[in-house]
Amino acid sequence: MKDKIIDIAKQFKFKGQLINIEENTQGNINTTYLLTFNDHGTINRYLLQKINNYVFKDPYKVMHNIELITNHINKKLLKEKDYKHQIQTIIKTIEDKIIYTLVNEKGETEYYRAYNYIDNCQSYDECYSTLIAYNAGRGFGIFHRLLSDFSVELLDDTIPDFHNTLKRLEDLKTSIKNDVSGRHIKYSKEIADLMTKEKEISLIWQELGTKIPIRVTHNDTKINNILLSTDDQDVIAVIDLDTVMKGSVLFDIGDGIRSTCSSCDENETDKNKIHLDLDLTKAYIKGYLQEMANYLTVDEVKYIALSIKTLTYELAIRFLTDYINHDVYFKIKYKEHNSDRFLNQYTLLEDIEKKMDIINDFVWTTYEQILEKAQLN
Ligand code: GN1
Ligand code: MG
Repeated sequence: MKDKIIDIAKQFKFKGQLINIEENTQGNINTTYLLTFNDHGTINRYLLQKINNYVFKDPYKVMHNIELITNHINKKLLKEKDYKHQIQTIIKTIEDKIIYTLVNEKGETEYYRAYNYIDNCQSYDECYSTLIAYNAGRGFGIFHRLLSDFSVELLDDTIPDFHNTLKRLEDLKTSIKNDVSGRHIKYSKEIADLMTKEKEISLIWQELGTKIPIRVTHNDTKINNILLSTDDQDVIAVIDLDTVMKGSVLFDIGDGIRSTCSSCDENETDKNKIHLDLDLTKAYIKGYLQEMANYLTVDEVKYIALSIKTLTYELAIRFLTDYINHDVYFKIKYKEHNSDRFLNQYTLLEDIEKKMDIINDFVWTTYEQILEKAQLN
């Protein structure tokens, strides 16, 4: 493997001599390597990634979207003289392409792309302070704000229906019908319960484009997709831009809170430890609204609490569907991994349902406070 990566690295415009290769196993989809180069004493780091083309059917469209939005964000940061926040930069191939392809020994095409590595930053798999939650919320708020004047129609739908929760439910039903593994029996009680929530979890998608504005969204706002400064944990960048498409900010808020404000990470198997931490949730909402309150419509604000429930529900059924389909989508580290991930999100969902009113009240109070303060300034 190492020799293969060394050869692939020669195809990109990296500066210096390759001195180290490290695999990063945080993501559930792509395969990522951190490459270190020595350029006459200067250390340069890059990320080399093999794009999962089972998930991303057209990697060129993915990279095209990323090129457009990173150019836009870079221009805006310069214009606003914001030298603190960053966005990943695509490193092109020696032939000036955004993707390098090769055909492997099985005759399959592999797709590789590279980015600069953002130094002096850290990402977390679990949130352990309100400061981290606040800055994660702010980070995605800044991202939405910077893209608020980008024309959404320029972006391709790289994974159609990605946050169409009702379609995800249909996929679950199909997996149960096809029954390739016999695994769904284990969860008949949970499945019956999930089916009762169909109407509520369809609402956001159904109102997208009418009540809810279509905007540029990240669509994968889990906690480890945000980089915080190693000095003071201030937000520096949003990463993993593969799923940037048109959508609703509610997808990002809901997914961000379910991931960042859970008391545990997605792999925790002790049900008793899993709940939505309200302090973290409040900090996240505050951070997000600090950046975006002025841009949101009242309907968007109204659905924030529902978005947390919807996105948790959605990921729960995605893990369950993949478990029933015998693990074809998410990378697994052990046999029952998707089953454990499902139970984790299902437990979180049960807790979120109990806290909806508290969250909703907090959203409105914070929203009004921020708008009031903005008017006084
Ligand atoms: C995947 O690649 P990663 O780990 O950031 C998935 C997300 C899920 C997440 C759950 C393209 O994200 O939608 O929320 O796993 N990405 C894709 O951990 O399906
Ligand atoms: Mg991802």
